[in-house]
Amino acid sequence: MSSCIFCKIAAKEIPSQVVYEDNDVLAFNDLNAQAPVHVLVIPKKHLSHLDHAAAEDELLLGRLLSAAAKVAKSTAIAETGYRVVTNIGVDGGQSVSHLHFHILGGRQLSWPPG
Ligand code: DGP
Repeated sequence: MSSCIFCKIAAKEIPSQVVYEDNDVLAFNDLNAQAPVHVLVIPKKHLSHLDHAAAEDELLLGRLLSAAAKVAKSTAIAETGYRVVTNIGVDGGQSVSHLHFHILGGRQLSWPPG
């Protein structure tokens, strides 16, 4: 059995507040929300991060971004704007080694990020 926490969330072995789900993708509220809306969009298939996506994953990557846009609409942040971020590796600040896109919105976000 995988020890990956997001694989366990995808398998419903660990509960989460699901915002969107289809065959390949799960979106759920971040446990440590940094904005009024903070949702994580993950592939159900384990990929450590974007760099580990192969040519065969291109469709999946598109589905993840489409899901992000759906989440933005369903959580009512699409009109005012939002941010989609994926952290990669140590310098990127990635803490969970399972590809995920953060969807952040519901307040004015600053730039550049820290
Ligand atoms: P990152 O630092 O980019 O790897 O983001 C990982 C995010 O995952 C972080 O914002 C907190 C969130 N997170 C970690 N563990 C859990 C969990 O068990 N459940 C949920 N819902 N979110 C989690």
